[in-house]
Amino acid sequence: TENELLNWQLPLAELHCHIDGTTSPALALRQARKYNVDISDVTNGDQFLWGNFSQFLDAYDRIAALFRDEADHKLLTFDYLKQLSEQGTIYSELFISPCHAEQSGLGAEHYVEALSTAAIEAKEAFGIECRFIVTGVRHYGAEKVTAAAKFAATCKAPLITGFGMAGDERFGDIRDYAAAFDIARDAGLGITVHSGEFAGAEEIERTIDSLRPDRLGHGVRAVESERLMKGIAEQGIVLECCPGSNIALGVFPSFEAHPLRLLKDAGCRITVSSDDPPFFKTTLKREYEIAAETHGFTEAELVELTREALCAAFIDARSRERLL
Ligand code: ES4
Ligand code: ZN
Repeated sequence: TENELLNWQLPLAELHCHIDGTTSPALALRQARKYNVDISDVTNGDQFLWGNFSQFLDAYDRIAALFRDEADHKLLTFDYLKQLSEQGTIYSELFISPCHAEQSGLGAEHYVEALSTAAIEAKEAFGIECRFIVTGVRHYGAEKVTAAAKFAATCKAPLITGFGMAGDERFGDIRDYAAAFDIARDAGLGITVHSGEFAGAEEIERTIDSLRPDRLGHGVRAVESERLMKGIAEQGIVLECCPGSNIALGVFPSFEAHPLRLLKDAGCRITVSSDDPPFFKTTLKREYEIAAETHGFTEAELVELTREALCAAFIDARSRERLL
């Protein structure tokens, strides 16, 4: 029954979560007071306020700007990993944005140092394993995304194991970002791209062809093309599905209408993640619950979600074996 699944101590793993998007309204208010910033237009203290994806991205940038020094970033990251481990999470991969950090006055090296310290301390305290994906923001333009890739390729931080791109999928031409992804791939980083949340099948295909990603952020609109779903399944490209995020942003009208089951039935490798949990009023545990309650995932299928995430994780073979 539902309750047995909810109470069951299932190990969770997530591949798709933006670190600044883990800020709770309460923490946002504390940071706003600390820096004397008015954020009353983006949160009422109870929830974040936004109406569409563009407004969400603006709110996200405003919240990210409240984390300015090493201590702020370390606090945010340690706190989120603690929350995750309380939900039974054993592995987390976080999207980090040196570009956002620099906009808020902290150099990329110091930023990564602070996040890495938080990850090491969280592992010591809770046993949770964590890796970082340096993330370019598409609507900041190809030049900034390339700079992020160059940083990721050269920074030598052991916990940075991937490169990705977030932001507005409708901005620019995806082919302009190929050079950035070549730099990251040549450096041995795992590759993931947000595509197929707001963009349709054609754009997903273009993205796969020009960036050759290991995984797609969302990718759920692949459901619109049988041929594309088949291609994704055959190439073994992993989908980072975030149902709660998709429903909050209106990509699908209801949890029932989310294609999680359809994509799985088409043979795609699927995982679930929380994306920006407090913004979308979700948690990683909640995403597993949606799979169970709305899409009828059995206990074995929930275990498979975690295994798939670990298999698709950007992590060294030995650490993966320890988690599996
Ligand atoms: C995003 Cl730039 C950014 N931040 C957080 N969540 C996102 N989803 C898509 N782009
Ligand atoms: Zn995302």
